[in-house]
Amino acid sequence: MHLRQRSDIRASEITPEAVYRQRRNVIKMLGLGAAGLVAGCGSENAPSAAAEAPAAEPKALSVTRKGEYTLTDPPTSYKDATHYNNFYEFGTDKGDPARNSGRFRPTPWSVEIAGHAEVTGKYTLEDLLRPHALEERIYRHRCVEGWSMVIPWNGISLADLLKRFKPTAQAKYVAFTTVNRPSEMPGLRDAVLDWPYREGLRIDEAMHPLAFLATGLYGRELPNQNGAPLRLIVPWKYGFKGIKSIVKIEFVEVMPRTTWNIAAPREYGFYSNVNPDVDHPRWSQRTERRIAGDGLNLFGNRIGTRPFNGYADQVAGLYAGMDLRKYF
Ligand SMILES: Nc1nc2c(c(=O)[nH]1)N[C@H]1C(S)=C(S)[C@@H](COP(=O)(O)O)O[C@H]1N2
Ligand SMILES: [Mo]
Repeated sequence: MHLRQRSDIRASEITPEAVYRQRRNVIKMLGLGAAGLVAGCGSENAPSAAAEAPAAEPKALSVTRKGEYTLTDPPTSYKDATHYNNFYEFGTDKGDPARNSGRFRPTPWSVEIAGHAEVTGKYTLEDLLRPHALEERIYRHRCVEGWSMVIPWNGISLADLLKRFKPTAQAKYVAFTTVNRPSEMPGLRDAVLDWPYREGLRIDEAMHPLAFLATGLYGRELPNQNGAPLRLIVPWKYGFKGIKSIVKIEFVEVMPRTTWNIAAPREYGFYSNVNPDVDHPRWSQRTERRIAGDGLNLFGNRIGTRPFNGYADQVAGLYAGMDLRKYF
């Protein structure tokens, strides 16, 4: 995505989606059901001959708490949220993560908690999650490339998890690392990024009540392509901060190095707060293509991008007094 010259509305990207939606409309008009869809290969991404068998339908989750963070924006379809992805460990095209992640094994899973905290160690995912009730949170999701979605995530508050480990005063930042499994992640063969994928937050950002760790979406476990079994969601920041398939969380004193910042420091800052006033050096961030609804918006709805992705009331105070053009 970011390394290749492309604007968000390239014809080659739009056309397959438009064709797909058009085909779906025709199928609906003709009153054909699922069988017609299968026969017509109804997907944005033409299936390649090498496509693997699709992973089993993700298990339903027992979501016990309705989150307080919900939206009235129409949600993105499950199909789009799970077939239009960025997860470069499985390839750089939007359809690659769904197509190439069938061999990835998210169970068993463990996460190492390290650094400046009173409690550290390696925990199974079950142990990490046990004390927490799963919530649903419907968040806006804005990719730095210029598209956005509205996704009902399931998971837990990041702050609630981090507090259990009692970070010390030296914990100024939190660093996250994605699993590195070349045998299950074919994209790791290409040195498009400095693997493993890494991200970070300032400790007060990580402790903000909006910061979330997702284990599912739409009431089901995360499909591999969305970052199974555990990924970060920071809804006021560009999507690349939302690191997937996390195996390490470390409390650190110095601002950690982050993957996209290493790849192109002029284009991707550490903060990466959604900001329509600060253009990406190669494109404007004023508007976004909202991928939502079903069938009606052939080319997606183009809407204005809002400061902090619409969460300014909640998070602007974290950056009081900072020059957001300098700290982009
Ligand atoms: N490990 C890892 N995490 C990642 C990425 C990636 O390539 N590798 N892509 C990021 C980007 S650019 C975005 S927009 C979101 C996409 O999340 P989604 O596919 O669930 O919408 O994941 C982020 N997390
Ligand atoms: Mo992104």
